[in-house]
Amino acid sequence: PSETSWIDRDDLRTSFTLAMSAMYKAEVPLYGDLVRIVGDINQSTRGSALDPKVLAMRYGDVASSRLDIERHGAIRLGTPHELRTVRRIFALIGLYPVGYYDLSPAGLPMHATCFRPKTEMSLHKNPFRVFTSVLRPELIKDPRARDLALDLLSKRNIFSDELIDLLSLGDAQDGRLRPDQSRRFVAEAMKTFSWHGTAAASHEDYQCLKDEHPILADIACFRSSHINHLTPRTLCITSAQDLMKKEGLKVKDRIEGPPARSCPILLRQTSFLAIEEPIKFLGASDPSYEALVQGSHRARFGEIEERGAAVTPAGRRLYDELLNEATAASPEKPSPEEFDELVETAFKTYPDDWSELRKRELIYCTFEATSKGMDATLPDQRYHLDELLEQGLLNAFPMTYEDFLPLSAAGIFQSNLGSKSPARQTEACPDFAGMEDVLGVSLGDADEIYRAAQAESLAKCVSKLGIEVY
Ligand code: OOG
Ligand code: NI
Repeated sequence: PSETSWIDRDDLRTSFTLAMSAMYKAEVPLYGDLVRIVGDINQSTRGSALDPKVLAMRYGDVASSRLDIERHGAIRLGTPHELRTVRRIFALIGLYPVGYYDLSPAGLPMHATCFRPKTEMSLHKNPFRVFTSVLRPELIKDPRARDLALDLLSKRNIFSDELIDLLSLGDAQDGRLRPDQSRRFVAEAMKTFSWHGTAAASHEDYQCLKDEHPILADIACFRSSHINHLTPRTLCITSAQDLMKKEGLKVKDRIEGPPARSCPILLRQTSFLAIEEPIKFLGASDPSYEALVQGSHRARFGEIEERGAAVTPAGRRLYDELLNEATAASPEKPSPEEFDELVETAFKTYPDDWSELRKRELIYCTFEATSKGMDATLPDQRYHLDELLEQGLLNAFPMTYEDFLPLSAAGIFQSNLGSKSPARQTEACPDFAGMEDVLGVSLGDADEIYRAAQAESLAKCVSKLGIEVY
């Protein structure tokens, strides 16, 4: 493209994703292994003899190149200013905050949103998403740890001056950048999310925060908001998990989310345990670089995920109900196998047939007029959707779940905070309005997005066939 043209936002997102992936691969070589393992599994799944329609039902839009680039990342921010600025960075690459995740029930003094593309077209090109959590100091119990965290955060600046200038330039240019600006933007943004081997705190301060909650030390003691993990999407998490174990990776003891099903729903995730990375801390009495103290920090990990169909609020209620049922039936400290079995038993009542899932309005679908439908001469009358599907005039394809599951997220957090982390459960205290207030924009509603996409695709089919549907 010529230097005077604008860079397409979806293309900029892809440059951004590739840069982040390259950076994380260099920082955490194990991530490279995961990407390789997942790539192998995906290739053999896609190359398997399954009928293309069955593939599309089960895996969605993955015959396209979408899958090869599909990643989600996670970052943990400290202040309202950081969240607001990150929102501006992500807007330039077509990511918008969707959904509210309260992490307080898991004992984390944080809440989160998912920055992601919102349109079918953008998701098709590159569905990059970032689980973005931010500290809620009011939930930190110990006043000393709270003051210390706030003090450290008030002193840091995780954005380069050039990045801030580019964000303003983006604002002035209607949210677009030119090629040279885009290159500088990606390079400067990577600095915000890169790893720093030197902390911005003394080892004493780090330990004080860690004693209160390990997540606090991770959020407040560093000069950047290092990307915490970057997750490729696998078509078969069971095989990928097996392969990870075979290669000697320290895999988390169970897969989060729904059990394995013939009709996958929502999101199944697993990770390898956080690695211990060397860190130089500032001297306590002499906070200069002359007095660096060697230590380490454990926070970053690798994760893989399998995505299934997006469920409706009814589908989600049933999911939550059955998971609660399994938890209620569980002994206090179940083994991973015991708990898996309880989940499997509970989920026997979750329909596992695409047509039934759709008829009972448990999942969202997009529709496609078949060639039979296009060729048919249909009498001018109203048709029931089920009838059109049964007669093969339309096909329904489950929509892919593009979001996260807070309970799984809590499980992932816990498994990576080290064995000392308190697994305390606390009363939920969401602050949706507080999150929107800080963001300065309203949070997108995932259900509205799925519902609108479903309605739009049905409307298109109906107008193609020239009929009315109820
Ligand atoms: C985020 C954990 C949530 C997921 O995949 O559910 C997450 C974090 O560890 O910061 O990434
Ligand atoms: Ni994750």
